[in-house]
Order: sequence, then C-alpha cells, then structure tokens
Amino acid sequence: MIFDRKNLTDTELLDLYKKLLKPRLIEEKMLILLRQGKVSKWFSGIGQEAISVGVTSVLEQDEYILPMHRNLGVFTTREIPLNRLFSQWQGKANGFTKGRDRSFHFGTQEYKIIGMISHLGPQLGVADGIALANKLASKNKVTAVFTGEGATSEGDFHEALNIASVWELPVLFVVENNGYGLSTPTNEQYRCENIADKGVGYGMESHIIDGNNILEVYTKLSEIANSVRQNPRPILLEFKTFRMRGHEEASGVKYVPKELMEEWAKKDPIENYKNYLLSIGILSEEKDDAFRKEIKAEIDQHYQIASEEPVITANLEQELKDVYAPFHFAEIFPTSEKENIRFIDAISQGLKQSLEKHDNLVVMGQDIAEYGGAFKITEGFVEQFGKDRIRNTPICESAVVSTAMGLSINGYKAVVEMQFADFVSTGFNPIVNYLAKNHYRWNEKADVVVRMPCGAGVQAGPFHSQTNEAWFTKTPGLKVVYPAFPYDAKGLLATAINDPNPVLFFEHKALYRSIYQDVPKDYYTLPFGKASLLKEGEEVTIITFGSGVHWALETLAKNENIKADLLDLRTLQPLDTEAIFTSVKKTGKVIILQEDTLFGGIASDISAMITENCFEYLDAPVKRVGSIETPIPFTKNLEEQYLPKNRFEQELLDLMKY
Ligand SMILES: Cc1ncc(C[n+]2csc(CCOP(=O)(O)OP(=O)(O)O)c2C)c(N)n1
Repeated sequence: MIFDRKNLTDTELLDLYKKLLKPRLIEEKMLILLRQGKVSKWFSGIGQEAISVGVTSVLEQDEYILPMHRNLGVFTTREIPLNRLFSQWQGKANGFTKGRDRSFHFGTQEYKIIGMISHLGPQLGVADGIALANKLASKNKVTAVFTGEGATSEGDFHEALNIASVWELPVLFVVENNGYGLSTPTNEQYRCENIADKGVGYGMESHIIDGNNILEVYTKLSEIANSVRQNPRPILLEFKTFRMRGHEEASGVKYVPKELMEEWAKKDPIENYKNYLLSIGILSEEKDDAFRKEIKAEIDQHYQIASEEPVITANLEQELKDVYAPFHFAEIFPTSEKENIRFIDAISQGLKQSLEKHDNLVVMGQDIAEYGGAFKITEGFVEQFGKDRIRNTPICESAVVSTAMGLSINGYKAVVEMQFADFVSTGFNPIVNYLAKNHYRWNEKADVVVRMPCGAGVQAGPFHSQTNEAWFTKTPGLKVVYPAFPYDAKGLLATAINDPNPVLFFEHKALYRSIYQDVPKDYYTLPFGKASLLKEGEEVTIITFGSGVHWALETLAKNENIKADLLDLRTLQPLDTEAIFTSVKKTGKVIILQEDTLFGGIASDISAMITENCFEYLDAPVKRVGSIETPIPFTKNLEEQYLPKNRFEQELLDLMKY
C-alpha cells in the first residue's frame, strides 16, 4: 500500500492514526462483550475504518453525515462521548433512543449525525433533503451519506442519485464496496465492473478510492469536499474495501473463500498505516502502546459509566406520548368575507396561504410547477413562489418522501403531492418506516404533509381510484386527515402544515369540482380530532367521512323522516372518539359508512370501539357499510356495484327497522 502524505503535518498524520485506532479498539472490546452475552447484535466495521474516519474527518462539524451499520468510526470521529454510545447499545436512557431502537439506528442533531433505518436505502434520499435545505439557505455545506454495495441495488439508491443529479445537490454518496451483502457476493448483486461506473448514467462525477488507505481517503475527500462546497453537485464515491467479519457477528464467514480473507488481511488499514508511520519515524512502538493504553482506559471507564446506569423502566404514558412530536394547535379565526368556491379551490388557496406564511415551506410533486399539477391545484404557484419552492420531481415517490424527511431534519417544512393517492405505494416505505417512527425513535420530528388525491366515482379503475387511508391509520406516528367540505379542507390543510408531525392529507377527487361552499378568503386553521356534527337526530348515528358524507346527506334528504346524527369525522388520526360515543349513547343505533373495501378499514375499528365502550346503550348491532372486496373496476355499472353508495340507503332503512 502506498501512502502519500501530501502536505499533512506530523500531528495530522498521528491524529488520523488515533482516530483509526479508536473504533478498532472499541470493536475488540465489543467482541469480548458479545462472547459474554452482554451485547445482542454487532455489525463489525473492522477493516473498513479508514472510510468512516477519513470521510468524517474532512467534514466540518456542522455538516450532516448519514452513516450505516458498520460506521462506528463516524461516531467516534465526531467525538460522541463513548459512555453515551455504550448506553445506546445497552438500551439505557442515556443513549439516543430511550431503549427504543438498537445499535446505530439513531440520529443526533447535536452531532449532526442522522442514522439509518434498517431498510438501508431511504437515508440516501434523506441526504438529498438535507443538502437541498443547505442549498436553499445558500449554505456552502456538503452532506455525506453512506451505503453498502448491496443496498445500491435498492430503488432508493437510483432514485436518490437521480434527484441529486437533476437538482445539483451537494451530496457525497459514499459506497463502501466490501465484497458481500450478507452472504451475497458482488457478482450476484450487480453486473457492471465498478459501482462508480454508474455515475455516468446519472450524469454524475464519480471516483474509485482505496478504502483501506486512510491518506488516500482523507486527501482525495478533502479536495472533493472543498470543490463541492464551492460548486454544489453530487459525487458518487466507490470505496474498495472488504468485510473482514460476518455480516453480523453470529453469522460467520463460511461462504467467503479463505484466500480472499488472507489477501485482504494483508491490506488492513490500521496495520499498514502504522507501519508507514513507523517507517517515516513519526510513530514508535512505545508511542503506539501509549495511544492504545490511553484509548483502552477511556473505553473501560466509559463502559463502566454506562453499565452502572439503571436498565430502562417501561413507562406507558411516556411511550405513547413520544410517538408524536408536541404540537400546540393555535386556532386562527378567519376575519375576512367569504366567497363561494369549490373544494379544489379551497385546497389551492390553503396551500398558497401557507406558502406565504411559512418561508421555509417547500412543495414537491410530479408536474406541479409550470404545468400546475395533475388537478391544477398549484397552478400559478411557480410565478409567485419560484422553482426552488415549487419543485417538479422526477417520478420517484420513495426518494421524494425521503427528501421531504431530510428537509425537515434541516429546518424546512415539506408538502409532497402524490399525483394520485394510489401512487403512494411506491413511497410507502419511507412514510410508514421513516416518517412515522422517527419521533418515537430519537425525538426528531418529520414535518411533512403528503397530499393524497384519492377516491372513486370517477370511472378511473383500479389504479386511480383507491381511498387507501387504512394503509396509514394502522401505523402509529402518522396523522390522517380526510375533509369532506371546502371550508374544512382549507383550515385543516393549514393545520396539517403547521403540525410538525407527518400528515396524510386525503382529498377526494370526486369532490374537487362538485362541492361548493362559502369559504373565508383569508388564512385560518381548524383543529384535528374534532368531528363535525352535520345533522342532529335521536334515532340513529351515521358516522362517515370523505365522499361518504355526501352520500349520507343525499340519503337523508330522500328520507326526511329519519332523525339521524350525522358525524363527519374530518380527521381519522386523531379520531374524535368522544363525539362518536356521545352520539351513539344518545341514539342507541349506529351505522358506519366508508368508501374503502370493508375488511380492515377504519369502520371496523370504530365498530369495535363502540361495542367495547357503548355496549349497554346499543339497541341494534353496529352496522358497517363499505365497498365490495374487489379492486375498483372502471366502467360505470361495475363501479356503482362496487361502491357502497347505493347500498347505504337500504342498510340504513334495515337498521331503523331493527
Ligand atoms: C430492505 C431491506 N432488505 C434486506 C435487509 C436485510 N439486510 C440487512 S443488511 C443487508 C446486507 C447489506 O449489504 P451492503 O449494503 O453491502 O452493506 P454491508 O452489510 O455489506 O456493509 C441485508 C440483506 C434490510 N435490512 N433491508
């Protein structure tokens, strides 16, 4: 291995050596603890330290870095106190996740480290968002994100690199090519010679770097990082290295040919660098011993501190509270006159007024800029707010949601428009795994609203008609809003954007141009978790939301003799259980109408809650009405049979007779 010190001073050379030693010595301790059963799982980065240490060393303290599971050297080089790392690995309160997520699965704004989620790929898009925020704020900062060569096969890798390239984001994509993804060798993972070769496909500069040579990593990265700070752009960096231990400690390396292990053992980054430093007389064996002793003493002392901390106690209230970031709703009342507008105009107005109110709000989606969006909600926005804030995206829902997450981490608010709610399936992973779980995991908000043009009745077939709220009401950490009227849509959208939690905002397409209402012209907010009682009666409670509200209103208009409470839920998470129970206790009969297929929908849960809480008050079984259990057909007759609209009246009349 050839070392070229360029103009690095002796002190700098030794400093890098000590930085390399630290993660190695911690790992050696972890391996002992593992054998003693004191650590559960460990992903070794032995042999790969030069990459973590080298990359982190060239970044400024306030530049974000997004490491993976083998990057202990990132955490030690950023000088996180070791006792806090040990506490994290032991699941103690003084770690970073209150015992809620293990190993390196955490972030810390204090150290500007944003850890991975298990799904690997999403963090690449998060890095895009962080870098975009820096770029929008005219900060000349780079963001570095790590991934393994295995995870480069994920769609997220492609999507994130593509976005970074199209938007010229200052991101260093650090690929640690260590030969294996669990047991899968590179020739079963990809077919080009080098991962760096893929750069060309993204229109992106790329480099191959010897990942075991700390001086090569450090000097090349210093140059690249400086150049990116001056001229913001993404760079793909492939570091050639090798995984010297099992994927995780328990799994071993039986599948790796012995010769390969021997060949790479000779390239150990620490041994080689040490020999180089000895050869140029900067290091001596005595000095090396002293360094090691000092680091080992620090490790032992800090391990002791963590070990003496109590195990975490389960506190139900705290667990439930931390799922959502605190949000103090400020009700802003409209003061202006009203105008009669459509549902779609109310959403457009609400979004526009939020963009005026929040300078840090960025809207992203396909065709939303000059074209104005598939439904024209953002028509004219580019002229008023500019291309930086009204961003057309490539077709890549997953990385766009992850980018929104990164914007939130770095001080921005994001609204993502799904072109159709159906397409959220390709952005599902970051929503339910990243956004939803972030605050619970490490106390970091996900200030993102995902707008969901949804629903049937427009003869658009299985992929442009779904109302898929149940995919999200199931997941703790998300809020789900589903207005039925222009007034509610405008006020609730304003609240969704103010709320620092991830909100799925459902907008029924069939209501867009058919429902009018008098709506205040200026900005106002409406609270989440408050159903609206649209009609009052003593005989029956009708619970519904979205277009179901309008079907129920039509049915009641036809049957004026029925005395019903009609509850429009408006938000599904939080759910206004109080309004539900109060009404059911009054009427004794309840019918729940949802547009989605019945099984596993929110109607089922509401039904269960009513049975559990209002059983003594019921004069009839709780009735649910929903769509039939098929995908949504497109022709009119089939769609009408599918939807519950025409069945609802009969079901209601049957219930009245019970
Ligand atoms: C989406 C997803 N699929 C599968 C896994 C299981 N898994 C975890 S790490 C890993 C291998 C990753 O390989 P690579 O990206 O090369 O990183 P390395 O472990 O080699 O550092 C696999 C298959 C996962 N965590 N997430």
